[in-house]
Amino acid sequence: MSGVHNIVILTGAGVSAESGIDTFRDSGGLWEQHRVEDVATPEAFVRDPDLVHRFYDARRAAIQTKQPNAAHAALARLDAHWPGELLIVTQNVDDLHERAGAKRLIHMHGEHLNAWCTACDRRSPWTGTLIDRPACPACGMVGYLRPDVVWFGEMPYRMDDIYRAINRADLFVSIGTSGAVYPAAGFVREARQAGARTLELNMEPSQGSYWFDEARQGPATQLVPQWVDQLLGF
Ligand code: BJW
Repeated sequence: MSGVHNIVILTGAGVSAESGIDTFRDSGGLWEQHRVEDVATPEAFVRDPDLVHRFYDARRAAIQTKQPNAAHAALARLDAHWPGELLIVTQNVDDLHERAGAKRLIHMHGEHLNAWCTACDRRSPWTGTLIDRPACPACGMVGYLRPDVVWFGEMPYRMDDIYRAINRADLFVSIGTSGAVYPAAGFVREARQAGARTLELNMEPSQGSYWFDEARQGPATQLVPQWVDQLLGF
């Protein structure tokens, strides 16, 4: 695609759906099974930490049984071959982008496979459970580890790096996200203001579809490899 050097790609739960990981807002998604305010706010964690730990322990265990799909693989291929700047900003807390091989990646909503110690503020790789209140591997304190995910009302990670990349982008692409959660839902407008072309790849038009120059509908495992081939000139 001529004139494109710097690309920012925003991904959401739809990119991992065909790997068997539940989305949030689709029919049968996570928010139909749990109220957001019961499991995804700091207040919920104070009120009922066992419920929150059970919710995240189960999801942490589940993602370790899932595999990257063709959409993750195509994005990793683009990352490996794109000569210009490229940043994949994922809202997903699974590790499927990196398991597919993506390197230029930011997890703006955190990572399931980390535990965050609120006593020493360090993150440690974590694959097991937290409900049993294990000691922090870094400081040894017991009872201070929480899931390293960004809940409603908390600041997403690395926002300065993300906005810097968006403001340098010629192309902004949003994949598999409903556009319901800010600040990610506002990235398309930021990108447009910075002069980027904008493209949405999603199963259905998102809440912010209006803001995109082009929107393609279909499953990520089909749309993303097609788009990557087009971009790399295959
Ligand atoms: C497919 C597919 C297939 C399916 N192929 N596609 C009023 C107005 C504006 C903002 C606010 C407001 N009131 C409160 C706020 C702020 C709040 C917010 O946005 N609330 C909204 C509900 C309105 N945001 C926050 O609190 C954030 N922090 C914040 O704003 O800090 C201040 C700040 C200000 C300015 C700058 C910077 C900071 C924090 C938000 C944290 C979100 N956390 C969660 C949970 C993470 C941990 C966990 O996993 O449990 O993140 S919520 C959940 O939603 C998760 C996701 O990352 C996020 C987005 O969901 P996503 O990925 O879009 O999934 P779905 O399910 O919604 O959509 C899937 C899409 O895929 C669908 O469209 C399908 O069609 C599609 N699809 N299969 C292709 N095969």
